[in-house]
Amino acid sequence: MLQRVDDKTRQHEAFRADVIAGLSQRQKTLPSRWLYDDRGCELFEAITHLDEYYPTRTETAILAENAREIADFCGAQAVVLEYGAGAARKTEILLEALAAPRLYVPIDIAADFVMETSTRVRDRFPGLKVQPIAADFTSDFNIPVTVPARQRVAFFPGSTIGNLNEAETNGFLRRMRHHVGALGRAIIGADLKKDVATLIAAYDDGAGVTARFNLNLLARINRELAGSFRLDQFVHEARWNDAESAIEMHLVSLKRQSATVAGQSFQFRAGETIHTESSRKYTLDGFAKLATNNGWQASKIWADAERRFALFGLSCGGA
Ligand code: AVI
Repeated sequence: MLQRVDDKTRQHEAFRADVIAGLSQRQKTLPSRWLYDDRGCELFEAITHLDEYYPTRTETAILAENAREIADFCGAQAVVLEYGAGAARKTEILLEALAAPRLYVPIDIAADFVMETSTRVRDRFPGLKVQPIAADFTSDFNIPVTVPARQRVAFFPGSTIGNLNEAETNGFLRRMRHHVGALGRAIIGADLKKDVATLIAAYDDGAGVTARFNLNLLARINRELAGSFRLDQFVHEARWNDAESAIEMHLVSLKRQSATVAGQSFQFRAGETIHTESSRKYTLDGFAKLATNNGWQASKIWADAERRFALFGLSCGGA
């Protein structure tokens, strides 16, 4: 059953624990999943429409242009498990192209959100069965036995895989592999490595929307955890970390200052940063290898002509 009230209390406690632990580290860190409160979701949606932010439109175009081939790869009567469901437009393109999909299973930690997605998909595809699951896809969870075991296809668009750390990425790929079974498949969107100027522009846009998205995390802490961050004393920065092949978002303290969160005080030096997100960028070979290391085989790759973004069609390998 989908739960709501308990979810909220547990979420609040998890948020508090993550913020206190993250701000206590030498390199202050806040897990990127907390960027997405209601305001954060609105701002992220705005980011996806920015000229500089190429991933959403590029992935959507790849999906639309290759829909038939992708649907063939998934097979008829597919049972689609979508992790972190929400990117409705992309889901619709896939569901539309599939031959007689049997079931759509949106999976998301936010019960309200996953119910909304279900309603929207049911309205759009009246003949399609929808069975939502409220779960955190970065932790282990079981797919209910009522979900048919055959023809399962995991769908994870959006390049969100790039926001996971190494352990989470490996765990997630293995979990998906376990969920779909030995004959299952997966379609995963991954952003590709490219020139640093393009990447920095995508994560530090001219209109300052990404800056507002990043700073909203401090506003959220102030609101939900009795925080005292001065939003005008921190600025957004996007950096390329070559060793990690990732764009990082940071919040830079403009001066020596302190801030209180849930009764605890944290000190900041001038120029000290809080690392709020990493967005990993892959090479085609690098992602294929990552998949192989976690029990998959990259059977298909669909990419745009400029090789900005790729959708990987994975089938089960030997591991
Ligand atoms: C959700 N995720 C794939 C986005 C990304 O590109 O890593 C989050 C984002 N952060 C800043 N802009 C977009």
